[in-house]
This record gives sequence, C-alpha cells and structure tokens, in this order.
Amino acid sequence: MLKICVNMDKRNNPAMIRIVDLKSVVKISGRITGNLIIIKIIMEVIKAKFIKGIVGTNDILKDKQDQIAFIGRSNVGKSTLINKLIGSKGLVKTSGQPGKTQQINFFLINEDLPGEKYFVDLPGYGYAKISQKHREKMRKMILWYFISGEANIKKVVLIIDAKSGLKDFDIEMINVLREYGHDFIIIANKVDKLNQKQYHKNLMEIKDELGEDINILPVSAKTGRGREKVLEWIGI
Ligand SMILES: Nc1nc2c(ncn2[C@@H]2O[C@H](COP(=O)(O)OP(=O)(O)O)[C@@H](O)[C@H]2O)c(=O)[nH]1
Ligand SMILES: [Mg+2]
Repeated sequence: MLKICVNMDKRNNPAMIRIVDLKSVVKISGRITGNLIIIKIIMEVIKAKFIKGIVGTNDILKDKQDQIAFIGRSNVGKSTLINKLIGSKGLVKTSGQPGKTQQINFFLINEDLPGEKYFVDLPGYGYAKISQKHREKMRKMILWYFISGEANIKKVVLIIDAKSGLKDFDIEMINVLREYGHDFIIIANKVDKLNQKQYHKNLMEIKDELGEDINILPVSAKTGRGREKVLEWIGI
C-alpha cells in the first residue's frame, strides 16, 4: 500500500502532495485537471529473495500475498527476464541446460515495501532432452497451478520468443488463462534479434493469430527494452 497525503489550502485546492513511503518510488509526476489530481508513480524492485520451490500443494499457496506468475517454453528467456526485472544477475538461474528448473519457484519482491508480492517462476516447458513422461508431468503441474484455484494468482506473464512465435504449448496456455479468467500479458522476448522488418512481420502474425484484444509487449531481456512497461503492468 502506498500512502499519499494531499494537503488542501483554504479554498480546498490541493496545495501539496506528499508521498509518505518513498522507499520503492523512483519517479513521481503529477498534474491537476479541474478538480482531479492525476499522479503517475513509477516504482522499482528494491529487493528480491528466493523463498522456496514447490512441486505440488503447499502452504505458500494459501499465503494472502499476490502472485505474479511467469510462464513460457524452455529457452524463451524467462529466467533472464525475471533477473532483469528484479535487477539481479543471478537470483534466478538461467540455464545453459534449459529445463533444469523443474519446480515452481517463489521469489518475494519488495518485502515490507509498497507493492510487496511473489514472483512465481514456473518450470519451462518443452525441453527436448527430457522424457515424454517427464514432460507430461511438468505440463500437468503447470496446469494444476493455474486451474486448481489454490494459488492467489494476480497476473500472468506469458513469455514467448519473438523470433519463433507462438507454439502449441503457448496456445494451450492462452486458452487455459482465458478460460479461467486470469489477467495475462504476452511478452514477445528477444526482439533484439530481429531487424525492423522481421519485428513488424512477427508481431503482426502473433496479433493475427490471437486477435486484437490481446495484450502483447515487445521486450528484450538482454537490452532491457520494455522493462519499465512490464513492471508497470505487473504493478510494482
Ligand atoms: N538475444 C537475446 N538472448 C536472450 C534474451 N533473453 C534470454 N536470452 C538468452 O536465451 C537463452 C535462454 O535464456 P534463459 O533465461 O535461461 O531461458 P529460460 O529457459 O526460458 O529460463 C540464454 O542463452 C539467454 O542468454 C534476449 O532478450 N535476447
Ligand atoms: Mg529458466
């Protein structure tokens, strides 16, 4: 919770706006239109720590804390993106061995600060070198997390590779997220690998496939492009 105090002058006009807790606020801008005060507050990830990894039902799911879920196929850059968002190089293990993270990992973001929440890193799906049986187990665990209703999922970040576009698993996930009413965004990562022409072509194709109402953001976890927009959407 962010506390904002507005001191009124004698004519009841807002004379001074004071942000009480400034610790995770990095930029504030404001304007007054008529009797409306519009304030834009950009916040930052100040701290992040690993809490635990789970493989099924667990007490942490019942925690009242909001969860922001990150999901994507193996190797789309999910770990790199989470690290970029939290400003850490190595809290989330990126992998020369994709598919290594086979748990649902909970990270606590901005503990005791406004916007405190969990980032939940789900296992990457589709790593070629694991057995079909194991892959199916991962798929079921991912679906259980979104369908069971046990987790307090506030928002979902679905990451795809902007170069290779939508795959079967992404479509399956999007259908599940729509069906269960989750608020989600699609991040087209690795746009730094595309030239201008490919960029427009690939983004158009994705939009054509999913419909105009879809929330899609071009991002590069490598260069940091789109980072602020993602944080803003997440509600940091
Ligand atoms: N060019 C480029 N490479 C990226 C980007 N994000 C991740 N990568 C690379 O993609 C590979 C897989 O990244 P990782 O975060 O481990 O993927 P994950 O399996 O989805 O967690 C690594 O070699 C990363 O350095 C990006 O935005 N641009
Ligand atoms: Mg990973």
